[in-house]
Amino acid sequence: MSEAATHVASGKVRELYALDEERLLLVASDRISTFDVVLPTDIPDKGRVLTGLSAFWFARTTELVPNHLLQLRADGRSMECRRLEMLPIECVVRGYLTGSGWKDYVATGEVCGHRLAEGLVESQQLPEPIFTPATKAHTGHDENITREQASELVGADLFAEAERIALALYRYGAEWAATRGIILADTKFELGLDPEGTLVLGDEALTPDSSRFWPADGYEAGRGQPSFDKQFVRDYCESLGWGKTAPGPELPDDVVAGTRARYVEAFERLTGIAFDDYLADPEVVSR
Ligand code: PZK
Repeated sequence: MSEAATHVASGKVRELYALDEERLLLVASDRISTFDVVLPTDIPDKGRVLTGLSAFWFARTTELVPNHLLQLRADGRSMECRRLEMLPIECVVRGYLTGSGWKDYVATGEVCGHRLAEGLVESQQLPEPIFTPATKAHTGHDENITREQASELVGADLFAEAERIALALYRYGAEWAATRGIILADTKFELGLDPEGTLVLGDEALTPDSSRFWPADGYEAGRGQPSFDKQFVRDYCESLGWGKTAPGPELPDDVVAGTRARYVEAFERLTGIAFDDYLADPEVVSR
């Protein structure tokens, strides 16, 4: 790194550094997590796929919302970003009934205060995408909250604006992905305020780590769907009878290679850009 950077935070698979008062460096590693455990084996280039996809979406959604990306670094895995005042909520949008949304629906008939029709089945497409905010849990899992609770946390005006932005981003990404054979089941955005008080899209966006990507091919409501990117890892872990608590198992070479290929395939299908071209010059995704 050409400038001294202070480490400020670690995510499960990413690191955050401060470059100066106004700028952060977000670095995506090749680590992979499954069943909430980070595995000891890296997936080569996974961090570059995620960073390239985020930069691709950032470049295409500036009309919907400004974003924090200042500069993509030549390593393809690091983004220099504007430092924002992050909202204390996760902006989740669901187009399909899965994960904690499905669990909450089965238990209560509602998801984050949205009452849904009776008789919906797992993985079913919702009649309209819904905004389902969650709190940022520093340990363990984000917790779904109602619209009222989210509105109290950020204020009614910011809540309404965050919902509008998140739904617009989801619709854009889901429509784009659908024409490339990928279902964007749900996704999570992080929004923050810039010094002028404008809402800005931060973090990563519309990546396989912040979203559920399903192959459109073979989609069928009424059961869980395979993950576009992580299914080989999940199947391998299930085959071991691993108890899904740390430490996770090492992955064999064929599972690593197959998983890397799925990440690269997601990148190439969604961007229409050869991944080797991205490695040669990451700026190709921003043009
Ligand atoms: C910010 N995170 C989560 C991500 C981690 C932690 N532009 C921004 N301004 C201020 N804060 C953040 C961002 C962004 N993005 C993001 N925490 C703070 C996070 C990656 C690694 F350790």
